[in-house]
Amino acid sequence: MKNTIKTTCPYCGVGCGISALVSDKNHQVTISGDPSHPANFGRLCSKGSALGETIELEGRLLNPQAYGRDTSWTEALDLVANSFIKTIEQYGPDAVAIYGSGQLLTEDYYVANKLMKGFIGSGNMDTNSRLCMSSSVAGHKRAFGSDTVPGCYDDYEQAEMIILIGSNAAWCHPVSFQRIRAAKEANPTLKIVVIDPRRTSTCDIADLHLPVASGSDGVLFNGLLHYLHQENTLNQAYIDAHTEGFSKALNAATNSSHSIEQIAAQCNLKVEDLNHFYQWFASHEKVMSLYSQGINQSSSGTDKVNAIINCHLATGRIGKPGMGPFSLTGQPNAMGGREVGGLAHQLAAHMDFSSTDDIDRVARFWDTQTIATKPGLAAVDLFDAIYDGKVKAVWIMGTNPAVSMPNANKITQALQRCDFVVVSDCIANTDTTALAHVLLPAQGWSEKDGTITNSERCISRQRALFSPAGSAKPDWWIITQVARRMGFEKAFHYQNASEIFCEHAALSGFENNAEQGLRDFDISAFAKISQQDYERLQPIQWPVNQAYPQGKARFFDDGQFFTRSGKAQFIAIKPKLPVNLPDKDYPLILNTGRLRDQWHTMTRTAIAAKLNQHKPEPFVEVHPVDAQHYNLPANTLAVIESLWGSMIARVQVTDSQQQGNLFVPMHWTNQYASQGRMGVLVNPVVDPVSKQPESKHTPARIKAYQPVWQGFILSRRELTITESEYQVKIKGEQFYRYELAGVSLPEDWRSSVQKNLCSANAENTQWQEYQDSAKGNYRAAQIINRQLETVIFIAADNTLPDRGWLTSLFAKMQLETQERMALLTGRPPVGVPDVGTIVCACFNVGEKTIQAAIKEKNLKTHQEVGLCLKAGTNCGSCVPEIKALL
Ligand SMILES: Nc1nc2c(c(=O)[nH]1)N[C@H]1C(S)=C(S)[C@@H](COP(=O)(O)OP(=O)(O)OC[C@H]3O[C@@H](n4cnc5c(=O)[nH]c(N)nc54)[C@H](O)[C@@H]3O)O[C@H]1N2
Ligand SMILES: Nc1nc2c(c(=O)[nH]1)N[C@H]1C(S)=C(S)[C@@H](COP(=O)(O)OP(=O)(O)OC[C@H]3O[C@@H](n4cnc5c(=O)[nH]c(N)nc54)[C@H](O)[C@@H]3O)O[C@H]1N2
Ligand code: SF4
Ligand SMILES: [Mo]
Repeated sequence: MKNTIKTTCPYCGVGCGISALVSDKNHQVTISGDPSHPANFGRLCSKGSALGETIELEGRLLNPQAYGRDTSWTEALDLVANSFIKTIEQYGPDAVAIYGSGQLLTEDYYVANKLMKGFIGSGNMDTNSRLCMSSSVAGHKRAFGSDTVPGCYDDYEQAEMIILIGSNAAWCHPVSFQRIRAAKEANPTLKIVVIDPRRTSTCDIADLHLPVASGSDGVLFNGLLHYLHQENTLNQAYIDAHTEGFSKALNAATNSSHSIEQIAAQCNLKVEDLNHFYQWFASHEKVMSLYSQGINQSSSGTDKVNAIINCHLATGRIGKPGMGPFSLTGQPNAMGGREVGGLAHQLAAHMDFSSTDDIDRVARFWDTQTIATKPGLAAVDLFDAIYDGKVKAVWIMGTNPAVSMPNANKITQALQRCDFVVVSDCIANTDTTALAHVLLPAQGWSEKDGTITNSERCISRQRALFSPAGSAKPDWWIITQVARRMGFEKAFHYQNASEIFCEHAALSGFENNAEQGLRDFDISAFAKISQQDYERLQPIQWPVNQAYPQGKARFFDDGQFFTRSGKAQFIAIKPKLPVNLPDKDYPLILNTGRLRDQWHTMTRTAIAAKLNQHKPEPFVEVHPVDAQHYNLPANTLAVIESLWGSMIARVQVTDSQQQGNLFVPMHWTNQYASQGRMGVLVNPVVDPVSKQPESKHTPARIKAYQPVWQGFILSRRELTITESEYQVKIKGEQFYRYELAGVSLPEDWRSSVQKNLCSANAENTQWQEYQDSAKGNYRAAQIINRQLETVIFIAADNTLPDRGWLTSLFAKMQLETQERMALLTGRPPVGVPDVGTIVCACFNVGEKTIQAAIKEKNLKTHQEVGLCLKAGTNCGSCVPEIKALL
């Protein structure tokens, strides 16, 4: 029996709707975009499309574990509850903490937050959103009095100008990016400006790319405010009627931006480019400023957010169609997390610890005497407190801090020192689960059931497609079970997610009115929603209350804000440099970020072979001049070092990078790469207001890594390889690929290989071998029953063949004689095409295939390539690369 279930994607904050055709019998699902969902109207990106390949049971955490052994739920839950109780009795409530995630569902998040802040009585519930959205939250709060995203996706089509600031939306919010691309195609006068030190794929649709100096956006937007004033393009009527603090903000802007030339010099931009940008902003009414981690992840991220918002307030461009500042949220439910109060300074339902009225109100609603009354520790401080032994028990849910936190080696040490570490995850082996005393198996996407909120405040259902793997449980269930065991039965009586949603909705409307203080977040229309209606819930943008029963697309259309005076606040910005600047020992700036086809720490996306093709190995982008200066030829390995740690990555030489800057992807962990965990390098500096870490700017240095041998192994089975210092594991279709390098040679490759690597010396095994000890070359292939089992290529000088053709042989039931004979050359026999690196993950089309087609058929546009090879016609994320090939 097959049936179609509507759900949502568990990756980025675009929040796409999915139509899942489920076959329960063989645990399979066919994924397509939900044409009726307002976030994507049927479109999906490469990650969303590959979800069906990530639901396998292998690698899942299936049972609760305590101290390395499988145990029952009862024992595990008792252990967690008792350990927390004991710690609190002995050291007080602030000795325990929860570290959650924007990947939890709203219902999970709500009960975790309620447990810690409402009943344990500590503010120590923080989340990975601290690393992600907290500067936006703080900026919103300062300007609007509330954490409100004013606009919506519909604005993309109505805008006359869209600015993408510190956002690589082409890779990170692909469906929104495609929608903006389509808007531009339909309306070529739509101006698009990208502000990013790197020339990313997002620049593909840009009329103007401003490659700003890392960290200089504050100067740029202060300069814009000053310019708008000079050009007399401010909306004085709006400023007078609806805002406060303008003259101070303008003074500060004037002080930091004397002339266009000075701003251009500080931002490392061409004067004419800067002029264009400022003129365009001045001359277009409907301007959207989309911003993401290039703004937020900074030691002055909150100021940068406000510098952007200032320009919108000063022109009155907010709350109306096609205009406004728009924070692109990262995680699928970062917004939901903010709604429930998941950050340590927040309380619940957009109330926080800054108001005793709020604390009293939430205490009455929750009927608790033990509510926390002050903010808890934010992520970096929290892990410092764990390291220092002040926090003695921590429960980590749905996040992988051993990888994603700055100064990640210290995080590992903190967890090693901690008396009691609980981790809830759906995956068994992660860098963080490795440090847990108790592991709790959570239901993952396709099993769990609840709601999430996307970037445009749209609440959608995520629905279960399958019965849970092993004894995995919903996060909300796990938390409520522990809460009951801690003595809070009455407050955690829920039988299902919809009861939690109702309570959350009721709290959002509780004493939410003009007399007692109006709050933006109000979904009280759902306070009594029936289980049935919850099941059927359609995507809807909050607020959803008596005034707006059908939701509301935009906030602030009436010029009313959630500050005490009802007026929006300008913030006077004095632009600051990043805290740690390059010096003679660490002369380069290390920037970090995302790749198109991986999600964060790869626990799910790396399961889908398709998603590992685009960028298989950790790499570092280096400008050609730097590459020459540091003697780093393309495709060699390099060691990158900071004061905090080091990593090894493959060199990519590219002028899309600025001289003096390095970029490494954030994704690799110890599970996939022996030396690829970039979090160990990142400086643990935070923004003083938002406490968000400065993940985009760490002083670093780079040098060649000089192995005595390099090589790769392709194997049908997963292997344990001990011979190499540098090692990357890549899952392919029916094979595993290992990229290897080492500074010491094994005594003898032959015996090492036969002993350690190929225990399956089954019957019908054939070996081919080639050894040139003088040159340090070794090649071998193992064939079992005429099927390729393993190939090994080792070379002292790294002259190794492309992996493409060899990997394609694993799909074959039997090798042809010709192919067998060509194996140790690593190259296809004459007449067989080599497809090269996969460019289009959706249709598996390789670089060489595209190049050949372009040449032979004289193709001119990416549309023509699409017609010919289908490449780029599904999710569209590879279009920039196809264009580059053209
Ligand atoms: N494929 C994929 N998509 C994702 C995710 C993923 O893991 N993979 N994660 C999701 C999450 S949680 C998030 S938060 C978002 C993040 O989405 P983005 O913020 O778009 O992604 P990043 O790559 O982290 O950073 C964006 C850009 O900021 C630039 N930048 C660095 N320093 C500066 C600066 O000083 N000024 C400016 N203007 N720009 C700068 C970087 O060069 C980078 O290109 O992506 C979401 N979507
Ligand atoms: N240097 C640098 N560091 C960064 C960033 C950067 O740009 N540069 N970006 C930062 C940002 S914006 C973010 S959002 C973070 C992300 O960093 P993390 O949150 O650490 O990364 P994830 O891999 O998403 O971790 C999610 C974990 O939850 C598990 N999981 C998935 N679904 C569920 C579920 O339903 N329940 C439970 N209990 N577990 C589940 C996954 O298997 C995985 O182990 O990284 C931050 N760190
Ligand atoms: S853009 Fe891609 S990753 Fe983001 S929600 Fe949509 S399908 Fe998922
Ligand atoms: Mo994020």
